[in-house]
Amino acid sequence: MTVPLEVRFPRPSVLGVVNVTPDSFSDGGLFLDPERAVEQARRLVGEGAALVDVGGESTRPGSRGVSADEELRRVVPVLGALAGLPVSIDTSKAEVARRAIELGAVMVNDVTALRADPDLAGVVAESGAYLCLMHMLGEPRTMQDDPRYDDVVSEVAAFLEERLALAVRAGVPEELICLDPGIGFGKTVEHNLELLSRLDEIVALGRPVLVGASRKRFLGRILGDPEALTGPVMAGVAVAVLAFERGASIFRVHDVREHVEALTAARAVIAA
Ligand code: PMM
Repeated sequence: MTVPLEVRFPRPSVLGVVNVTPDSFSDGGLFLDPERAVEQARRLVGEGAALVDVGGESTRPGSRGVSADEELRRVVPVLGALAGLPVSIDTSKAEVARRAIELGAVMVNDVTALRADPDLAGVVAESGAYLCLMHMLGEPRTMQDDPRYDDVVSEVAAFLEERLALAVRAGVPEELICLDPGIGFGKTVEHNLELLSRLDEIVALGRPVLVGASRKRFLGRILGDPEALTGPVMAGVAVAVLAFERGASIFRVHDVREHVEALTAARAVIAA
C-alpha cells in the first residue's frame, strides 16, 4: 500500500528536472549522456530534491514526439543507474512508464493527463505508483499557436477535475494523484499569470498541486524580452514562493538549491 502523495511529498517538496533529450528548452543536450544525467540527478537530490523527474521526450513548444524505443533508449540507462533514488518518469507512454516503474520510478508524470496512451492508466493503477495529471491545450507541436480560453482558470480546473475522475475510475487511488495547471502548455503570458494568481482555485479541487514554472519563457517575457525562449532562475523562484503561498505543494524545477532555500524560508514565515 503506497502512502498518500501528500504524506510522501509534504508541502513544499521540490521535484528536480533531468531531461535526457537533445532539445528541451533549458537543459536540452546537457544530459543526453547517461553518465551526466545520473550525476545531475544525484546532485539535485543532494541539494534537497524530494524526487527527480527523468524525461526522454521534449515537450517544448513546436516539438514533435519521439518513439517509445527512442524514449526507452534515452531513459533506461539513467533509471538503471539511479536505482534507490526517488525518481519520477516524465512520459505519456505506457510502455515507458512500465519499464521505468520496474526500474524503481515511484511517480508517472504525464503531461497529457492520460489522453495520449489508453494503456497508461492501467499501468499506473496496477503498480501503485503516484501520478501527476497536467493540463495542456492541444499538443506541443501546435500548443502556442494562439491559445484561447474564455476563462483559463475555470477551464483548466474543469479539465483537471475530469481527468482526476477518469484516473480514479481506471483504478488509480485518488490519494496517489497530484494535479498540474501546465504552465506554458498552450498558454499566453497572461494565461500563465492568471493561473498562478488564482492558483487557489486549482488547489480547491482537493488534490496536491504541482507547478512547473522554472526557467520558462513567460518569465523572460515578463522581464521585457518579447523573444525570450527561457526565463531567469530568480524569476522562477519568486513565482514558486507565491504559488506556495497560494497552496501549491510540489515545484518542478531545474535549480533545486535556490528553490529549496526560498521555499524553506517561505514555509517558516507562513508557519510563524
Ligand atoms: N514542464 C515541462 C515538462 N514536463 N511536467 C509537469 N508535470 N509540469 C510541467 O510544467 C512540465 C512537465 C517542460 O519543461 P522542461 O523542458 O524544462 O522539462
